[in-house]
Amino acid sequence: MTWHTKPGPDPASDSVEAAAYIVPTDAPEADGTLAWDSTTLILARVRSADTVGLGYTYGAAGTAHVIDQELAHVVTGRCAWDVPAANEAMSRAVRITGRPGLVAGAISAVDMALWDLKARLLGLPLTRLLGASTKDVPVYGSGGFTTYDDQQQDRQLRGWVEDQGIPRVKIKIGESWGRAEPRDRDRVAKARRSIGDDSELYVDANGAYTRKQAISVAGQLEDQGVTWFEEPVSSDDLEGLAQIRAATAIDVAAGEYGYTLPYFWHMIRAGSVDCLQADATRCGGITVWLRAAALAQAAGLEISGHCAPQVHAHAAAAVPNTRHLEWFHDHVRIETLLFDGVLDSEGGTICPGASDAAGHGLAFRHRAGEPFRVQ
Ligand code: SMN
Ligand code: MG
Repeated sequence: MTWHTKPGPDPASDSVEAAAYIVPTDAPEADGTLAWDSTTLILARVRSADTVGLGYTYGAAGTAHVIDQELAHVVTGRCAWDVPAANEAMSRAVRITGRPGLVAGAISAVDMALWDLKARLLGLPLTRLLGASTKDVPVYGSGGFTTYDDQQQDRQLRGWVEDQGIPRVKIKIGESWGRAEPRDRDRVAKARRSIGDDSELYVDANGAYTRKQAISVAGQLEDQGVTWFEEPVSSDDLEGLAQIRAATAIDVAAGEYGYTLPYFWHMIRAGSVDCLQADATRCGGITVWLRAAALAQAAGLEISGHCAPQVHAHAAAAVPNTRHLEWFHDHVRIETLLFDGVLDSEGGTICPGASDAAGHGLAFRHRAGEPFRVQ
């Protein structure tokens, strides 16, 4: 091969390491179907001589064990240029372990570290290595947990819209598996009052409603000018999503539990979504996220990056059909705490090409991480 800038033999991935960090939330957090008080970040490091690539996922601490036991030996010794080959080898190696869930998170973290490593070896920002399709990537503020009282919700939404100039926000609805509908309706109306008429209002029900309930709720959401209804029913109910999509003008979105490329294909083919969501920390890393974006594009759909905005930034800039990234409260807080080099969302967009830093530009802050390290 002659296209890389460094002379000599192709560099190899020499070692793969993993660590896990459990970071408490800054307040109790819940959506319609789950409550949590901490978030776990699993870090993957791939070394080639004195260059290190960094990747991460969110999930369970055991993900670090999967990286150590199931993936490290698969990646070690491979050519550092051929990230898709390493990704495919990881996928094949977990056939019996089972890919969906935590294992896919592990593959995703290592894949991200491999892209970062390659870009750093070439001295290129990742957005240059992938090739940019756009400069600015829109983000939307995401939080509005069902555990927040009215003041907390108002403060958070105004913070995004008024202080940071992000004209899109998402709140959680479907509280208590859809059994607190009056409060859902009240919180949506209050959210609209907080952000005014010029900003986009999104909701995420995390699969809490029944099909008929979701269609009825959609009527009220339309009255409040809501333009994004995420997981109105379970994302496993592809037919139900399609029915709700047909019954409302609001965009229906889903895809955050996509752990394989065919998952997105099935969701698209069933006509279940107006915008495909995919999470690069779950679906198989940047490698598979880019392919999911291509599937969406072929179906005339946009893609939105689910959570972990710093992971998605460069990939999102590389495809022409990115709608936006999720500026998820919890992950923004953790990424700002644990990494130097995080991108700024002031004005409602991030610009991964603005920096000359090699790779994705993130550096782990070991001192900041130490109190939260569990593995
Ligand atoms: C979500 C993200 C992270 C934790 C819980 C729920 C979610 C979203 O569904 O899309 O923000
Ligand atoms: Mg969601």
